[in-house]
Amino acid sequence: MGKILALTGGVGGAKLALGLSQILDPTELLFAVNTGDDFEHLGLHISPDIDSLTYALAQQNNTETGWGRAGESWHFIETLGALGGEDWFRLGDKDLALHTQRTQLLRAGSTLTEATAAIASSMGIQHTIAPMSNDPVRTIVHCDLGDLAFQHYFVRERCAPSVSGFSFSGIANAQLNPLISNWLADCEGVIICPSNPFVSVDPMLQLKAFGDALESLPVIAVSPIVGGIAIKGPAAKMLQELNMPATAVAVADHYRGLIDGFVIDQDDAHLASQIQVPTISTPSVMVTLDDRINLAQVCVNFLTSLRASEP
Ligand code: FO1
Repeated sequence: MGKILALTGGVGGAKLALGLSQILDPTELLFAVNTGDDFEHLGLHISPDIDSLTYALAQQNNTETGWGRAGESWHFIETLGALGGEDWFRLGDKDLALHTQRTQLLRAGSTLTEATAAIASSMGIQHTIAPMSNDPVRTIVHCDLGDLAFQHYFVRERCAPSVSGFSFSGIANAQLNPLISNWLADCEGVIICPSNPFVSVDPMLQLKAFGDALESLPVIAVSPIVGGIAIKGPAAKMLQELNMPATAVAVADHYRGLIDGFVIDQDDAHLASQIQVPTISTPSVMVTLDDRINLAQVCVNFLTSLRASEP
């Protein structure tokens, strides 16, 4: 298999990303990451999906919380709260150092891509992490509390509000990261990792140059919904609130026209007949590193077989 592009955001996507990084080297695999969750907070530029991927690839992710860094202490945020500061967004002491370093690099003129690369290499990561754009894109959640900035919906309101839709401010003027457009020129396949289709994947697909480029490539997606629930996060709740069934079939329908293949969990194998594109079922709940590697290998093999059968 030639060069592969993996689209990821959030915790679920980062799990498969680690598996892919174990079987494909940096010349074969590039990660495109959602930046719609980014926000300025306490004077810092926070990029949660870049950080989830960075920590996952460095095998330093916090498995208790799902997000942030392993082995954390919370002195900063607890003290900030005691001083009357904003402590709803839980920044660990080690995680705080990463946001501080990124903010310093950005202030010194680095692009988000350059800042991300500097931090990734300092953590021993060989693979390239490409933010979808160096320009700001911010996901807005339209819900029964009004239009909320993503982290206000996701963390401050704990995903409780009922959603009616999403928009991505800045998307019209945001340029696709040149690292990604260059990679797409001779990329042989695309894997959409098991991320939230609405708030982790759609921001990337809505980047015009990105969505258009993917049309001409073999694309597979891995369902983030298993047995009617999202393994992590609000995807199932969002599907229901958007009047769609909380099933893998609804996710495949959401990607209709874009994907050439779909990967569902073995427990959902009976749903394959309802999905319009070639579909394979396999163990997709990733607990161990081997689970991640096995699912990654299934995805690469699936892409290879789709390419082979291409007209
Ligand atoms: N998610 C939470 O549910 N609560 C938090 O306090 C929280 C803090 C946080 C700090 C840094 C970071 O990179 C991510 C953090 N997240 C937190 C997760 C984050 O909101 C989500 O990972 C993404 O935005 C959605 O995938």
